[in-house]
Amino acid sequence: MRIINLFSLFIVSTLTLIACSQSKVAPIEIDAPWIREAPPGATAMAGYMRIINNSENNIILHSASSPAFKAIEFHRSVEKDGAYRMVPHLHLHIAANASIELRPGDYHLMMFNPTSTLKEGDSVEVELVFSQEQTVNTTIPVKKAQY
Ligand SMILES: [Cu+2]
Repeated sequence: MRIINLFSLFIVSTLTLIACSQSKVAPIEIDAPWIREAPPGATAMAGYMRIINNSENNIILHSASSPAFKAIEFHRSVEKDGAYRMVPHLHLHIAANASIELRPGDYHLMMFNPTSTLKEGDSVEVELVFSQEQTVNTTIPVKKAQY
């Protein structure tokens, strides 16, 4: 009887392992992306998101592009003597099994020259190109800033 119980336990745990290995997560995930709404005529908008690296490799975000903007750069807002200024970064590093948060007052996408006025409720297609030619396409909604 005891042997049978152990055997059934073995079956259940084996099936659980199979189920887990089949529910594969994407190597790179984009969580909660948004672009801050800007006044009409703004020449730049800021985009935010969490980029999750589920892989065992360190990765680099090399570039971002969108048909809705002329150019996208990576910036980090840094405070010095009580004033914020933005430092451009050529790329962003995301360690294995780690994530990077793009958020107000920190890293962000600096999205230049929108091709049309973007309002809350609009959304924008953005392509992110990582190391090893991994490309992630994401749809980013425009939202009013929430503090
Ligand atoms: Cu910026």
